[in-house]
Amino acid sequence: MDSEMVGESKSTKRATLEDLNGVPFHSEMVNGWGPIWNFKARSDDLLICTYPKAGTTWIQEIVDMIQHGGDLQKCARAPIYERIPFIEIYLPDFKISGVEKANAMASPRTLKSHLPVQLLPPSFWEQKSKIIYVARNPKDNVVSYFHFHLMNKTKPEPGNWEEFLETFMAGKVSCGSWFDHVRGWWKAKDRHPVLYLFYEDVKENPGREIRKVAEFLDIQLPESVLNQIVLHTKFERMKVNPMTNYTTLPSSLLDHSISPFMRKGTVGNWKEHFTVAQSERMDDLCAQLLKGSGLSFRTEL
Ligand code: PPS
Repeated sequence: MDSEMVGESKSTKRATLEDLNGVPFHSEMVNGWGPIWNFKARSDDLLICTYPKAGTTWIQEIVDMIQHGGDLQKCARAPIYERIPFIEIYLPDFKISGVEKANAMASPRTLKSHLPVQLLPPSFWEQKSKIIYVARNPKDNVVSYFHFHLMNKTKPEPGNWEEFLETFMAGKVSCGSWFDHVRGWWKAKDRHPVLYLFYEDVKENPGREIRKVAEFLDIQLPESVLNQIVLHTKFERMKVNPMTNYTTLPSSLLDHSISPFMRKGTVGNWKEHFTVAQSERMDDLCAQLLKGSGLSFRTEL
């Protein structure tokens, strides 16, 4: 997103969802799908891919820090959405096009996407671009997505918590089923250079996970730089950093007074939202829909 290009839209229209090959997405994005599907990835692109609210911004900042040797000034050159374009975002009312922004960028690029594996533009597979995928346990993920729907004025009306949880479990939210998303990308790592990370692991031991990222990117990380990155990408730091906390966008788009983008940043906040019955239903769904995948998630540390 380009903050200069983002016009103040007095009454932001909340999106309606439309089917794109069986996956719901914002209708504007579906209407603008041609250029997204035909996006030209480059072999030296790095793609950060996630289900929404899985820790994208966190990994984006970690990657940018690794790529810039832990240089704080370089990483403060622009807001995170400028440094790492979100390829499928398409908001004509706000003059935002992720494809245009990425096309205008010099190589090597780092890009962001929330697309499920089957909808990733084929050029990423053809070019064998490296991909980092981050997954987060579904309970914390849905709580975060609910609050994001409240504060992001372009998202569909979420309804109340109970209603949103139902919609999420049915895979009827933007980006579709969380289960299909995490499973699809888990399989993709067997045939493509995908580093698959878990939010809970980064929270538990950021140094260990940052090292994994650096190794995947073939970048040497001296201990002092690693420590600097761990410190700079702590939740408390990123929450007050205007280059990472999304406060540089107009409130007609993101209203932080309703819920800040950097909300809690924890594992286990779901316990303040789920009833016991809701939690058991989610456990059952996980058992059913992740069965045989080899995937498992921690909901507390
Ligand atoms: S988006 O809109 O999909 O790009 O959002 P995304 O960045 O994936 O997810 C936002 C959630 O990630 C939390 N977050 C962090 N947690 C821990 N440490 C750090 N540094 C960090 N940065 C962002 C953010 O607070 C959102 O989670 P919740 O649970 O809502 O707090």
